[in-house]
Amino acid sequence: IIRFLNENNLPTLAVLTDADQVYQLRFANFIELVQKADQQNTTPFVLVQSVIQESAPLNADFDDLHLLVPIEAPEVWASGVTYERSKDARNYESTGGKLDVTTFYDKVYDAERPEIFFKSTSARTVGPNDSVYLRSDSHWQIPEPELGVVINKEGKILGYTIGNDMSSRDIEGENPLYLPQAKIWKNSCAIGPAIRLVETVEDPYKFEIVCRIFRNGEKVVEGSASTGQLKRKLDELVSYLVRDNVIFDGTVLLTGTCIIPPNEFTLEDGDRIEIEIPGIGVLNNPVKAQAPVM
Ligand code: DO4
Ligand code: MG
Repeated sequence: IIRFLNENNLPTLAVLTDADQVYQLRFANFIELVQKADQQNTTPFVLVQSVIQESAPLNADFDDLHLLVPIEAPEVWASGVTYERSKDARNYESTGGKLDVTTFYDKVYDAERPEIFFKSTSARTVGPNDSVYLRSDSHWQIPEPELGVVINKEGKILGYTIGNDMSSRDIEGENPLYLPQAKIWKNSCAIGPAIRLVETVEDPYKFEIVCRIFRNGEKVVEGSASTGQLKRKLDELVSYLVRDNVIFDGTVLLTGTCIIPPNEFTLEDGDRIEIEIPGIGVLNNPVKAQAPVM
């Protein structure tokens, strides 16, 4: 499921088929699609299939569409240290590479309670091809490519998307109490390009995640991982998010990163980040520096 701006500049919901054909969905947004399916005692997938059977595809090339965030998520939350690779990278940045200490990260990786933190609001979250911003007071910044789950207010997983949990490694490494500043700033989160309906995914622990970073047109970083390496189950993460909380329809929970660029790498103005999850799409975002605020 995607959203794009139509020729009258109106946000439009649509379905993108495996054959790259686009069919307009006459629902205001993804949540309305899910609710309409519920009211008709059917599923979003069946409802979308009936639209495909009963209408004609748009006369537009998917690559030419002005894509928007697939959902205006009121809140984006994120899970942390859900992969061993994330634990190791955070141990490195917080201890300067010492191997003989047990850190907060070791403890949370093994604890029953996962790390769940507030990441973004719809005003701070950008969609495909929009710029993610760099902090002006950090010298070590990276994208965190993550599988995102889209949930309703009861914590039911409705679909999967791609997320970028932009992070400042020097600010987080200096002191874990700085986490909100290492994670939240203007345009520090991207989601998209699509939501893959939950019922169309046989096994969410078989997603491959690929991240590529380009500088001056050249690929300078490439890494890949599989959600099969996740330490925790997706339902387990969601259950901690919704526990004693108020959660809104269309909330996105990012599920942690397993791809960390080499330690000497930091993002620069003009870079381009590509995060691909085959079966969901490619989330492409240029990187832009912000002017320092005095
Ligand atoms: O522990 C801090 C954040 C962890 C995180 O964002 C991740 O593991 O993806
Ligand atoms: Mg992360």
